[in-house]
Amino acid sequence: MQLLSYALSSLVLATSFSTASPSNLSQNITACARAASQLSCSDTKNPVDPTSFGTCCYNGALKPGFKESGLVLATQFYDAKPSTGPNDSTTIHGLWPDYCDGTYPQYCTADSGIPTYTGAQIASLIKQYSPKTYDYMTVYYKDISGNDASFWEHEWNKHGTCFTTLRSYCVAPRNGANQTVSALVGYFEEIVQRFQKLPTFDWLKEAGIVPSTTKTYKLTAIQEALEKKFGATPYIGCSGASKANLDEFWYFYHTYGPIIGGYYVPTPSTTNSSCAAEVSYLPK
Ligand SMILES: *[C@@H]1O[C@H](CO)[C@@H](O)[C@H](O)[C@H]1NC(C)=O
Ligand SMILES: *[C@@H]1O[C@H](CO)[C@@H](O)[C@H](O)[C@H]1NC(C)=O
Ligand SMILES: *[C@@H]1O[C@H](CO)[C@@H](O)[C@H](O)[C@H]1NC(C)=O
Ligand SMILES: *[C@@H]1O[C@H](CO)[C@@H](O)[C@H](O)[C@H]1NC(C)=O
Ligand SMILES: CC(=O)N[C@H]1CO[C@H](CO)[C@@H](O)[C@@H]1O
Repeated sequence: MQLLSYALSSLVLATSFSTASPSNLSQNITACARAASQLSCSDTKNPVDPTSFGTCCYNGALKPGFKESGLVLATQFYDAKPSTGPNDSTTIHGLWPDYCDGTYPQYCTADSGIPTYTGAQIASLIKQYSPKTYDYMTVYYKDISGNDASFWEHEWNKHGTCFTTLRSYCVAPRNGANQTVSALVGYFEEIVQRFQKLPTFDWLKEAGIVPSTTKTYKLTAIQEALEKKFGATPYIGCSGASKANLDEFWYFYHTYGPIIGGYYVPTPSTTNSSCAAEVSYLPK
């Protein structure tokens, strides 16, 4: 049911802001409906045509001959040294478009036509058009050296510009912002919403895994606790010379529909954990 209502809202999307000719419009609606009903990375026999409007309704390939960016990663940090963000939570890293095989494109403006922004522009546009998102980001979307806006700039320019569904003409204008700005603001809203659905700290706590300066935990126990809650094994990252300090979590999805407001289906990590078998989870 959720999927059906999602497909319908994609059709509304395709029709709601048309400026081109009616013939394009009906072609576009058909392409969108077909693409939005397809799970990314799952139907190699019926690829979504990179030149069609279908890639507005599906995280597809940026150009003919390119691979589709259908593996979406919601990524988080847990930085204890230096302590970054609230002490009872992970912090946001980003929302990334990987190819289905786990390799990935980056800095895609030349291929996607999606504009880059400076950190100052990003901060000011989110503050203006989505103040609650901005407030949340100032607490949970932290840069380890304190340059939050330049971290957001890096995430948009490196990863955001690589989603076909974030091209201006794919995104409905909202809250008085034009399509280009709505894509930018909508992306960061989606990043925040994904993060809120993945309370890693609480999930670990429920399994008795809490920060400690003395106790260590088995990597397998951490993986099992998160898999149970998420529905698939995430990537767990560790830092330090012996790779024994827990510090990163990447949750993988395949998607129906665009990155903003799409339907996300958990899928296992394509990358093995970088951690030692026994890890420290230090207090922030
Ligand atoms: C139809 O899709 C093309 C891209 O495939 C886009 O350039 C055009 O603006 C779209 N037309 C409408 C009416 O949305
Ligand atoms: C976080 O910090 C507060 C205030 O210093 C402290 O009371 C609380 O126990 C800390 N929580 C964790 C999980 O370390
Ligand atoms: C969209 O709005 C932004 C911010 O107001 C502005 O800088 C930009 O030129 C606009 N883009 C288009 C295509 O109108
Ligand atoms: C992960 O590790 C297993 C066992 O060591 C190996 O078979 C597999 O190929 C690795 N997967 C990746 C994605 O590196
Ligand atoms: C993207 C797309 O389908 N463009 C078409 C829009 O309509 C004109 C005229 O009918 C076609 O020539 C384009 O190919």
